[in-house]
Amino acid sequence: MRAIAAKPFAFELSLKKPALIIIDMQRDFLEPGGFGAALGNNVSLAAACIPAVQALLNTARELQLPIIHTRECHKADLSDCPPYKLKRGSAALRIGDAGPMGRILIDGEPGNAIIASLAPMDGELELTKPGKGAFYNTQLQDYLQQRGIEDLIFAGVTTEVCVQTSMREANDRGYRCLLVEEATASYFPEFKTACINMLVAQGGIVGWAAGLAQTLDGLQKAYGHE
Ligand code: C5J
Repeated sequence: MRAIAAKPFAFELSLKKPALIIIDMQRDFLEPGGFGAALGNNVSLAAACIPAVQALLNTARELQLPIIHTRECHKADLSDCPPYKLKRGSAALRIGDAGPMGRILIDGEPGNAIIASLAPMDGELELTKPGKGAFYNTQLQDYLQQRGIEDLIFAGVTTEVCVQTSMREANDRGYRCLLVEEATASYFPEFKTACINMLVAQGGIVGWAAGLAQTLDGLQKAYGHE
């Protein structure tokens, strides 16, 4: 069987390759001076997943899986930012304010870019999203449907916010979703653990979770010798 050993049971791999979706591996969430830090978080906790995301991305490229990178961001005029999203968070530095890496969480600013070590390559989709979920107000559904993609492998930050929201949106749209445990992180390690437990509970109510080694092994065995 072509499968990845996973919780709550094996994630079967079909002939149609899954897409890798890397959520919000941006300077704004992973480096000091961005949105995550402005909210009072220790960004090194989120950055801890970078090597695992790199390993997953390298394998996805080698095996020619479709690859999607998302960025949470807003337009410079903030017209796509709900008023209450703007108001919440730190009063000292809010979305749109000038920070050390440019305006916080604004498309095109240096701090909004995906970190250099995970920068998208030609042929990979870089998707801007104004919400926490990757489907809200984006072209993701069209992109996946046009390519007949049915299975999604998730990585990125933060586990319980944008990763979880995107996985739930995808699950409701009928995609089979697998989260790679070492390739996701939270500013709150206990939230990551609880989130993964919730996603896979009740027979995989939202989807599957697997270790990095098991995921790489399953993908290599399924697609490595084509
Ligand atoms: C947050 C995200 N946490 N990418 N965004 O605001 O999870």
